[in-house]
Amino acid sequence: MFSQALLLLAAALPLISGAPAPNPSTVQRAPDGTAASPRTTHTVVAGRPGLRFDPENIVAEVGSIVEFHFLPLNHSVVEASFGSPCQPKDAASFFSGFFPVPRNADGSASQSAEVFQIEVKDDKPIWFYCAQNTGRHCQSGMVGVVNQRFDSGNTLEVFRGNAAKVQGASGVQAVVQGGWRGANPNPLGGF
Ligand SMILES: [Cu+2]
Repeated sequence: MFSQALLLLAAALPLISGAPAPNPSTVQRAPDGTAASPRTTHTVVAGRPGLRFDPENIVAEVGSIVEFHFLPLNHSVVEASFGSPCQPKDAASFFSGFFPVPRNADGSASQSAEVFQIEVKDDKPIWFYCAQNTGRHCQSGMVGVVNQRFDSGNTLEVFRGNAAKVQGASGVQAVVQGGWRGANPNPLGGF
């Protein structure tokens, strides 16, 4: 009875405070699995429209989560440095792995049953790309940034332009790392 009352209270709190109700499936799942306090989740869709991330220029507060959703056919996300667009920034850079997703037979939207989340740990820009080499996604412009410095010449368009000049293949990490890969909280969400 007591716990039931607590649950009701917890459910009512966002209404009382005027804050939007958190989505429990995303709020409590930080990459380290320990976060208890509500966090903002920024959703990014890989593959909408075509070889792009949407949105691709994300402003996210420190402590928030960026959650990547994956559309057909087989995308990924890897952290790069600004100066080297289609390669992992370093040995610790995040890598989501690949997300093969078939197109629905009827042409309707489909997305991966899994997502990849990263935590925004500081206010430095986080440059990223898709490492799919079939179709050369990074070189074709499938890149993005979290917290670009808008007073800097290091813009997303310069990063994309440099990616287009990369002759070789895109790099990946040996393992999925630097984030949390798990069940998609909204696999039937229309994208
Ligand atoms: Cu891709």
